[in-house]
Amino acid sequence: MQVLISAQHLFAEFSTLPITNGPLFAYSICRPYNTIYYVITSTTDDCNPVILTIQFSFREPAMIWNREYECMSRKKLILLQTRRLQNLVRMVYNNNDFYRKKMDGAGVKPSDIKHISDIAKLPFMTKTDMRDVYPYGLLSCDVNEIVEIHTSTGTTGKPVVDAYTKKDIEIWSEVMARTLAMGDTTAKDRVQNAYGYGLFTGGLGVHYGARKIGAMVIPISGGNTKRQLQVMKDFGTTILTCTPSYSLYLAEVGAEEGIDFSKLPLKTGLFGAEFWSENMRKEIQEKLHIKALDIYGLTEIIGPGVASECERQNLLHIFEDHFYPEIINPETGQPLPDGEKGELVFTTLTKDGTPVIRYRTRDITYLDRSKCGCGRTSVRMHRILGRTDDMLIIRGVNVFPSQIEDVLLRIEGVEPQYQLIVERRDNLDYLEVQVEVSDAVFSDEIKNLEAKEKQIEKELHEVLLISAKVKLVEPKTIARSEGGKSKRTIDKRVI
Ligand code: DLL
Repeated sequence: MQVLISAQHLFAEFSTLPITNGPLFAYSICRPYNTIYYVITSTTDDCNPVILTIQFSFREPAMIWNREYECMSRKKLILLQTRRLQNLVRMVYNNNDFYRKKMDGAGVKPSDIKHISDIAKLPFMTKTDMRDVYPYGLLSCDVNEIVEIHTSTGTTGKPVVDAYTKKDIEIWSEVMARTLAMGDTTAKDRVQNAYGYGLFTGGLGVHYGARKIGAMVIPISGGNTKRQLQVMKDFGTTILTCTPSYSLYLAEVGAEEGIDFSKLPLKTGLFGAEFWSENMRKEIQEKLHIKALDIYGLTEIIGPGVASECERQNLLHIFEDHFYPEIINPETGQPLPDGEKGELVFTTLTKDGTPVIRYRTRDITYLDRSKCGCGRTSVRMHRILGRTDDMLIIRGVNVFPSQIEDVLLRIEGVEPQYQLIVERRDNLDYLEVQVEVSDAVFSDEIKNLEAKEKQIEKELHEVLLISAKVKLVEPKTIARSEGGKSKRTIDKRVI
């Protein structure tokens, strides 16, 4: 059998294929067990065909967890989204003062929502809206129906609350099962979950998904790197879940400990909660001998499980039967067409505890509705390209410069002039806070200056939940803004 096959298709499938100019022909294809053999030629001449002979061996694609929803036709999906949006809007309008006021202010009634595109009539909401109604203002059900609470880190004062009913936890488990299945997780797998357990959503989100699949969960949480590596070897971990930077740190400490990762059964890593790049993916894959997939989510929406990469590693599938995405121009709020970069906005179509309508995430990306080779039909988003605000993500923790400023302003002898320097060393993030002190403090004895640094470090730790190194500097040494925004942060990380 002879089939014309595009080089692009082959390169997409097998990144190891040597670059060849001109058309390629797959001369024969057979598929015994899990192996595909391609005999590639650059000629159609069957009598004299063999220019290149290549043999590929790889596993079957990972299974699709919920074919009915993940591969739904667009027509059906739009009907489903419309019905779900109508239910959502009716529910919040009847049960929640915050939403009723917001909708009345915008002059929209539940009956105005006739189609999913009518979502554009509804007002946006922001993190500030959420904090203003802390702790229970977004609840659209009885508080006694809430079975679990998570909160965000990273804002001064009140955090954002995500409250889950039993049904919401079921939805979370479902979208996380889809995510894990994209990484080839089955009931036979062992998931080492090194995302933090607690109010952060990473730990329990992965946990619920793995439980739903029936995989073995190793709920090790973050940190304690040598123990992580021991556990990985002893329990035969096959799936690793943590931040991408932590996976590189594990690889590095593992190499120092003499671990040969190619000999371990580890096959996939599901990495997210912070920015990372294709280069970083390459490095992780090479060092850990795994396939590394990007997973995205945020506390305000559900936690991880909002969008995830499939084995094609080409854009993240949004679970849009539950989370409806839009891209807007961050300055004007106007919707942008597919392919154009802008701010990502989400509406939770099925959540009962703390439903969210048109939440402005501040994350920048674009949408792509082209078909993915994996068979899923959902819209996909590009990996996150940046943020519209000044939020930093340090070791997976969201940090706003304003939080640091708040702490500094409470401390006597400290000037409100500071600079944040973020670096990545040995694959771990480090934050240094340089802060000006008054003349009187600066001329004090060294031991008193050191004590002040320690005091600030302690107070910062209490607020940020990560360690920062504080360096006191002479008055008037930090560059002042000359009209524009002051440049508080120098992020030296090459990601
Ligand atoms: O980081 C949820 C999560 C846990 C996602 C585990 C993936 C894995 P938050 O702490 O609320 O929630 O932070 C949400 O983190 O708005 C993005 O700016 C950033 N973020 C999350 N995933 C990614 C990713 C969790 N894959 C904020 N790439 C979001 C880039 C990400 N940034």
